[in-house]
Amino acid sequence: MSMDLGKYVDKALNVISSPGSLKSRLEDYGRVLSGSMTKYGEVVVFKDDARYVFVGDVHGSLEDLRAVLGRYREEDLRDDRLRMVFLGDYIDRGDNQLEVLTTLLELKSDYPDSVFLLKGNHEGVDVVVPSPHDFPEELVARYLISEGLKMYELFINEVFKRLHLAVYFRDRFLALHGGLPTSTLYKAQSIREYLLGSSGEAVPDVVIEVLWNDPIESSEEAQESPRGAGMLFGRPVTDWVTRTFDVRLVIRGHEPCARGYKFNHGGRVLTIFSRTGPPYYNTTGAFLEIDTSSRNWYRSLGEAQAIRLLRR
Ligand SMILES: [Mn+2]
Repeated sequence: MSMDLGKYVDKALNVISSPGSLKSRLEDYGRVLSGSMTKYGEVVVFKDDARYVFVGDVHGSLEDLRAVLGRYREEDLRDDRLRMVFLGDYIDRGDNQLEVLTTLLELKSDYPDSVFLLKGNHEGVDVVVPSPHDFPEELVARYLISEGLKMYELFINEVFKRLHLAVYFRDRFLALHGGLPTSTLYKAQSIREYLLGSSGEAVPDVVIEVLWNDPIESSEEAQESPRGAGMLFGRPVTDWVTRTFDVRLVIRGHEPCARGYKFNHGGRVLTIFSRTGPPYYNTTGAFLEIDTSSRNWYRSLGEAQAIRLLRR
């Protein structure tokens, strides 16, 4: 018998029903994530053609997450025919942040080589605290002050610090939460150096750009961002990155958009936003499914129905 992935929501609800069970699972999640980090690094490199699903910002909407998970089955993940990449921003602003995050961590625990959780700026609290950041309040409301704050510490240390920053598939795609950094432009010798800085360890200023940047239709390389963190990156950045690192499509989240998705820079930067409903104005959310083994998967993404819509 095969079950759709919606069952991970039920697993998560069970885990969070008591502080004791969540605490002990958090240590397990920490082990799974650090194992994934040891095996794949901050920048995950894929080399196999498969079906790849990309899910944009969920921001605490269990309804939207369930709608995506309900379309896939465990046997797809088990056979390695399917890989799922979540682009970050699981928490803050939603009614079910803890449920969303725990669901994804349960899924990652069972399928560590098929499910990849990227860090969003809302999980990047160790570099810049985003606003709003109501996740700690959510934990306090649920588990009371002392237990709730302990839980928050555990989430930061066991989970947020161990999320991947990007996934890269040469001649195919680059996926990250915010956007392409401008500070390492033209200097980096490898995709790792470009996204992390050249020191070998992640440089906070570069990481902030990965988590916070947005594309802008401009022939300038970089402009200041109205967000107060990160930059706006123009076409020359996308030109250089796609050419230098052999990337057809940059896939990112971070920005709500009217239909749940949008293209920038001549179709080479795709924004995916999976959360529907208030406080965002988009009436549909979107996620992406591509099969990189089919030739020209990157052409006419829209017509090929690679972009799946979520309606509220
Ligand atoms: Mn974001």
